[in-house]
Order: sequence, then structure tokens, then C-alpha cells
Amino acid sequence: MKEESIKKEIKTDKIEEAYGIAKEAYAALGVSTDKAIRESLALPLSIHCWQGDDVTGFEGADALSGGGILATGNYPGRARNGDELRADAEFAFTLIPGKKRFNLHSFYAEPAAGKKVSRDKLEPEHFSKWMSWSKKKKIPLDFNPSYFSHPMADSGYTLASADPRVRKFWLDHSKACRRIASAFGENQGSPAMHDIWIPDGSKDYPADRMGPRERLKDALDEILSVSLPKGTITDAVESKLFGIGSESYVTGSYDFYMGYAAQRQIKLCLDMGHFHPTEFIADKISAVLLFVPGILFHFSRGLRWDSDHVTTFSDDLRDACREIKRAGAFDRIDLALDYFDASINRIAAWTIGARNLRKALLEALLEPTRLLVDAEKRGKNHERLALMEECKTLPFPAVWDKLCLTARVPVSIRWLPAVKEYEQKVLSRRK
Ligand code: RNT
Ligand code: ZN
Repeated sequence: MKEESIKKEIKTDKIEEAYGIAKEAYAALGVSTDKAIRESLALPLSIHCWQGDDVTGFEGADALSGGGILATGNYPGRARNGDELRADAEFAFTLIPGKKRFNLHSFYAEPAAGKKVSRDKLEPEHFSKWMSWSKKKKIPLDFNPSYFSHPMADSGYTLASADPRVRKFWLDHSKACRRIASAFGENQGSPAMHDIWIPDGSKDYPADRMGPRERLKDALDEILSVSLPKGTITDAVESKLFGIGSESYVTGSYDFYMGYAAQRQIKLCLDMGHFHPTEFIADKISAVLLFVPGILFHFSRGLRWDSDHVTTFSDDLRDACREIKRAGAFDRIDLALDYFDASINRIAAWTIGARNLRKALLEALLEPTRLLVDAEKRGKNHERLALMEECKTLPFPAVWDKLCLTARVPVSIRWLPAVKEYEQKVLSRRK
């Protein structure tokens, strides 16, 4: 691609003209494009901080370790501290349309200079920089306890460990993290999402599958029984199919957490990279929503053994967004990104994934769902199929461009030169 062609201005009146035509095409199917743009922009996307530094954290580690997850690649310029991470995120936010939240892990704590705080002793004050930033920028925060990249996780077990010392450490960490999430909620005047994902599992066939699950269930009961100020925290539990080094058995499996979330009436986290590649994740939404209060969606992309590639505008993503829309469930589903690619410019990684998610939400909101359902009700499934096929070639790009224009973010691929400039001026200076 030639630089010049990327940089060339797209004239606003051309975008408006194309939008005018698209608007009519959608109106003919009973869909308001203005309304879809408004609704899409109002949906908050929780952007994961950890793409900005390859899940390294601020505890002095060189890289992510353990937990069955990997951030591969060594593209220059990763953020090395809170100030850099916040600056990078702020810059990425200027390229991503619509409402945003920011999602932290516990190891992004910033204790006073030179001080180290053990994860079981973390306090809200260690996140005071994050909280004041959040307030100033009006970006609400979400939170995750971190059960990996830590010597206490070396056995491959944390909350489900049979070693009382290990289990106690992670229980204390979990309780500390819920207090921190609740302090975020207090600070921002709305609940912070608090998501529990543990890596616990076994490389080879375990003899005892039940024991760790019993211990995990008890641990979760203990953690969640601590009551915190109402309206400050939303709890979710995240399942996984397998990880590197936990190929044979994962304690926190889908069945485990589905049962747990339903029984305890907490949110269930569905990470798109945590299922068998042939599973149709979009189908789970309407099933799960009948039994749990809500879903935390981790938008990601599974690829072979990896669960964390940058989210693309794939059928999987589009199907998931469509299903949320068809179920009328935007108020019960929290939308979050979760991937980490250290082999490409990290700001571009954030931007590509977040723009794709916003794009897929817009596309879903533009679907003439009522017509589809009506055809189905009348038993005219050929009409339903015809409409579904027609939707694929409606003038959607013109509406997307208009959305970007409305949100004052670069249209089309015009965000790339900004990333290049930031890389030259800021990222490339980080050695
Ligand atoms: C890992 C889970 C989890 C992590 C983050 C870093 O497989 O998806 O959500 O990606 O917590
Ligand atoms: Zn996840």
C-alpha cells in the first residue's frame, strides 16, 4: 500500500453522500441508520490494558510467564510503566470510536517508588494513579486478579491447589482484588467488572479431577461471601478448555463455571478463544442468559492452540454481536476485549480489535431483525434466508464511515499514519 493513498483525505461530503444512499437502503427495510450509529457508540467496550505491554505488568518481570498463556513476538515499543501505558491507551482511544472502559490486572499496581507489595497484600491505594486517571478521563475501570506470572503459581494450581499455603495466598489475593475492584466502583460511581480466571489444570491425565474442583468451588464461595458496598462490583467467572501445560484437564472448565454461575447467580465470562474451534459460541448466548444474570464477553480470536490473537471482523465476531442484538441483551452483556500480540505495534493491535468490535456491533444493530423473525413466524424460511443473504451486501461500509465521522475518529484506514507518527515520536524511543 502506498503511503500517499493512505494519507489522502476522504472528503466529508463524499462520506455524507454515500451515507445518504445507505440510509435509504436500510430505511427500506425498516432500519434507522442514525439510531444504529447512536446505539452502537453508546455501548461501552472494556479495553484490556495488557495488550499495551504484552501482559508483563509492573512487578519487575521481563515477560508474561506461566498460566498456560503466551505473548510471543518482540515488536519494539511496549509500555514499561503506568505513565507509558496510560499515554499509549489515551492515544489509542483517539482512534477508537465510542464509549470505552479500561481493564486492569492486579500486577499493574503502582506502589510508592521502590516499594514492592506482595499480591496478597494489595490495597486500593496501590491503584490511586489509575483511579485519578480514570476520573479525569472519564474512563471507568474493570479489574482482574492475576493468578499467573508468579512463583506461587508454579505448580500449575492456585485456588484449587492442594497445598494449604498456596491456596491461602491466592485466597488472600482474591479478596484483596475484590476490595480493589469495589474501590474502583466507588470511585467511578458504577460497578467495576471483576473477572476470575485461574490457570489451574494438568498437563497429563489427572487421577483426581474432583478434588481440585471441590477446592475451587469452596474457594469461590469463600471469596464471594465477602460482602462489599452495593453497586460497586460485578463478579464474573471465566472458563477455559485447555492451556499450554494444562492440555488434559482444566479445573475451571465451562461446565464447572456454568453450573457455578447459575447456582450463585453471578455473571459467566465467555472468552471466544476458550472453546473448541468448531463450537458455535454465538449460540451459547441465548442458552446461558436464561440461567445467569449476565455474560461477560471476552472478544478474542482462537487460532490453533492459541486463544488470544487480535480480534478480526470474522464471522465468529459478527455472529456473536448479532445474537446479542437478536436476544435484546445489550443490557445484560458486558463487552470486553482480550488478546495480546507482541509481534505487532500494540496501539494498532488495540485499534484493530476495538474498531472491529464496534463495527460488528453496528452491523448487528443494522440488521432488520424484525423482518427475519416475521418471515420465520409465517413459516416462510426461504424469505428469512433471502433476507439474511441480502443483509450481507447492504451498503454497510458507508454507515461505518459515518459512525467514525460522528465520533471524530479517523475514517477507514486513515488511523494508520497517526500510529506511524506515534511510533516514530514515542514508541521507537523506548529501548
Ligand atoms: C486467559 C484468559 C484471561 C487472560 C487475561 C490476561 O486465557 O482469557 O482472561 O487472557 O486475564
Ligand atoms: Zn479471557
